[in-house]
Amino acid sequence: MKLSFRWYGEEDKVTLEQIRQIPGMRSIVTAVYDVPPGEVWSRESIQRLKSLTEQAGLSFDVIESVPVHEDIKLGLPTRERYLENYCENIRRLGEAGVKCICYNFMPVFDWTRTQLDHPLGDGSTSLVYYQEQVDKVNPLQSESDLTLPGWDSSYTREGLRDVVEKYQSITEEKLWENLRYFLQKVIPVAAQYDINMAIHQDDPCWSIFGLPRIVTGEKELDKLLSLVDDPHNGLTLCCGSLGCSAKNDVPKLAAKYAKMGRIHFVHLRNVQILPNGFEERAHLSSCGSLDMYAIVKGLVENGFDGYVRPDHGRMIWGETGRPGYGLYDRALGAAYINGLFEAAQKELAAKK
Ligand code: DNO
Repeated sequence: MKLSFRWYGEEDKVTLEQIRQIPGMRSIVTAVYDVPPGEVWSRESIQRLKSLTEQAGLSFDVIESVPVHEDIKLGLPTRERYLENYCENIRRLGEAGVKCICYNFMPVFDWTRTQLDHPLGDGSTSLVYYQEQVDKVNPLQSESDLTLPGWDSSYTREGLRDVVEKYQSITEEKLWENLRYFLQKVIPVAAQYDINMAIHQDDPCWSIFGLPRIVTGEKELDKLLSLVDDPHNGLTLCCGSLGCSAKNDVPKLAAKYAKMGRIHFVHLRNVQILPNGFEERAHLSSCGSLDMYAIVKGLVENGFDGYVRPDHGRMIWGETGRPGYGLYDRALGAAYINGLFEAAQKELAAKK
């Protein structure tokens, strides 16, 4: 397992020096943030991230994310230009030594929550999703004031309505076709540079606002991997995204796809499933619905050797900053992940 940590670049309040002091830390997970989705990243920006990371004694080998332009997901004729740009980004990142690229194929909205600072019983705050609050929002009505935290703020209300409207004719089947088209273009380029493409599951793993969402569970992941049957077409196993639905047996999925050699990156975090949604909790198994040790055992026993990062943390100890991405609780998560992997590895060695 290669322990990694997400870093939002020079703007991030969490510094590389702090990240480096987390025991076992190896890789930085980052991206070029000053370029709109779909455009080519400059070699200078990539190089700057690489040298800052390496000067701090860490490795620059995981990107999260290279965003997929909406025109690619919508299958518009203009997608050709964006696909070419995507491939060019893969080439440039490959030249800089990147080994793994995380991305998602969610229409319009990336992860969706209804509150980013919900107080938990212990005085910490975390991100939550309550269905009744989502149901009150209709992005097709631009006159409504309701928005959800985490929405891409570069959209105006009208811009958001327009892009949501474009999806009204996109069925799940059509979205699958567009995903296949994307993979058929990018996977050969990734293979040439030996970069693993690692798709992130839809978060949450169900349709929202009537938009199609297709990367949601086992059947869908099987289909995705078979669309282009190449190990470079793989997964970011996001435990929280899959685990917020009881239909997904995350330890089983971890074991299955690790055995197939198709998990390249793991986001480890715990969630508490509720009748009306879910709450993000501390990483520890007993704090939520997921058996984190069973997930890690599933990975270790099936030869997983990819990147792992603690995922969203709560805000604790008075820390303020980017919701989900403070230092303290993610560092606690990393320490816990180290412990789980050490135990699973020793348990496995003892069996041999
Ligand atoms: C949220 C993240 C996601 C993830 C993208 C990957 O905190 O897990 O935004 O980075 O979906 O493309």
